[in-house]
Parts: sequence; structure tokens; C-alpha cells
Amino acid sequence: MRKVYLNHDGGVDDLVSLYLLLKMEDVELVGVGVIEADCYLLPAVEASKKIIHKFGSEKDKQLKVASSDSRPVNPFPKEWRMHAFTVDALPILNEHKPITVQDSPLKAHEDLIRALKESEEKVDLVFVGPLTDLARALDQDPTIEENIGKLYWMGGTFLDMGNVEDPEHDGTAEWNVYWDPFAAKRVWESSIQIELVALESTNMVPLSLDVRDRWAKERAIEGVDFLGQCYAIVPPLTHYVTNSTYFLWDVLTTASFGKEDLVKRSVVNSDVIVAGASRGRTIKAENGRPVDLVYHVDRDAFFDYITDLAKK
Ligand code: AGV
Ligand code: CA
Repeated sequence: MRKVYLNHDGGVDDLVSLYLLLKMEDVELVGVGVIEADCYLLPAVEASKKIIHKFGSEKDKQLKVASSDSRPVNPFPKEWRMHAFTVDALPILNEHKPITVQDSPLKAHEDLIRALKESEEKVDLVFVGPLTDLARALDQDPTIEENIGKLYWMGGTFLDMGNVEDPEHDGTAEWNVYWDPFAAKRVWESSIQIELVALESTNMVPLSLDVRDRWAKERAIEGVDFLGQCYAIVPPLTHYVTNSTYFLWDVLTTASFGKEDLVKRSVVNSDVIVAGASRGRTIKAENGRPVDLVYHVDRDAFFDYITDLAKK
């Protein structure tokens, strides 16, 4: 059994990541934290509880979902943050009420410390939103580093173009770094092993119409229907990439944890810019700290993998 803690920020691919972690054999989810970055907190927490209630094992249903009180440095656009309301309202998640999965009494960063302290073995971290709760946990109790296996993080890019389009910014950053660059910098200062699922690889897995059609064809299988319903909420790539085009950023991060041979990695020494027009940009730096950059994914194998998980 591999133990994993998930911290997410309530986007469609965040919630699908939670679903897929529940479906993985040989993986034990030891905690879930939700941060109000690319979402509104309440629907994201409620949707998380409903996904665990619907798709989790008896053990999973004992999980308590922790809310974060972390605040943005650079907030997400409201339109994107609305997606969690739709997932939370999907009939497939609201059929069996009351929902018995509970809220954690702890704040997300404290719940992370709890989960790490409770475990005898090392716990891997899957972070698919900003790193604020991890940075705060490290500040509060630096000894948790010893309990962490590896951090899988959706964040950053070393390409010339990021995905932030915001006034007074030069467009070189990726959003999860940009939301709180100081948190990324704090984690870079730790000695945690970081697997960086950056735009280099996530750009290879846009939501495209053929993927939607594939899930539609197999919608008689409940899990595949759930994938289709979730990805009906967000815009696909049709003719060209726009600022709203949806990629499977977080799901690729989750898949790189679940099936390591789907992706290619290389070690990059890097740093995080925290101020100025490029704040939130990750850069290559000779004396920077090493990260394992995920720069390539076998696209077909990736979509086969997640669709097969949804059939389990
Ligand atoms: O930058 C990618 C991160 C991922 O964690 N999020 C979405 C994923 O959950 C922010 C984001 C960038 N572009 C977006 C985003 C878009 N077009 N719609 C919604 N969120
Ligand atoms: Ca996310």
C-alpha cells in the first residue's frame, strides 16, 4: 500500500483527481485538504465529501475533509472558480443522501501535519493547487519533512509562455505558482523531493472532442459517465488554444503518481520568482534546487489509464 495525501483547489480536474485516487488499487488516501484558490470553498468541500461518499471504500468514508483558510496573493478569475458549484450539483453525486463523510475540525495545513505524524511509513503528497498549505505546515512543524515521501505538484513551467493572463503580469507564470509564489519558494527551500508536473507535459493533454466522444460512448459505465459529466463543464480545445482551454493538468499529476511510466522526467535546477512582472515564474538556475521535471507524456496511454480506472 502506498499512502498519499491530496490537497486540491476544487477545479474540475482537481475533483476528478480525488475520484481517481479513490479508484487506484494499492493506494491508501490518508487525508484530503481543500484550498480556496481555483474554486469557492464550500462547494469544493461538499463535492469532495460527496465523491468520497459515492466512490470510496468503507475505509475511505472515514476520511474527514479539511478546509484551508489560506488566502491568495494573486486570486483566480471568478468564472473559473464557479466550476465547483456545478460538480457539487451533479445528480450522480446527490442520489444517496445524507452524505455521511465528515468535515475535519482541523485547518488544511494542520490536517496535513496530523496525517504525516500519524503515519508510520512515509506519505506521498499530491498537490494540484497552490502550495500554501504545505508551506504553512512546514513553517509550523519543520520535522514533518521526514515523513514525506515525494511531492507530486502540478505547477510551473520553464517554457517562455505560462498560462497567467492578468493585468500587470508578463504571462510567464503558471497559475498555481502565481496564486502564492512565496509558498512555492518556501517549499523550494525544503529538501522534499519534488516531481513537477509542469505545462511542458500538461500541454500535451488538452481536453479534446475525441476524448469527450470516447467517454460518451461508454457512459453506460457509471465511472466513465462521471468523467464525461465533469468534463462537460469546461471548454475543450477545438480550433486553437485560448486562455479558457481546459487541459487535464491535475489528472496528469495524479496519473504520474499512480503509473510512473506514463511520463518522462529530467532533473532541472530551478528557482521561483516572487516579485515583479514575472512573479510566480519558475526559472532554470544553475545553483537552484533540483526538481524532477515531467516534460513528456504518452497521451494515448494516459487517456487509456484514466478511463480504465473509471471502469474499475
Ligand atoms: O494552471 C493549471 C491549474 C490546475 O491545477 N488550474 C487549473 C487546474 O486545476 C488553473 C487554471 C489555468 N487555466 C485554467 C485554470 C482555465 N482555463 N480554467 C480553469 N482553471
Ligand atoms: Ca487545480
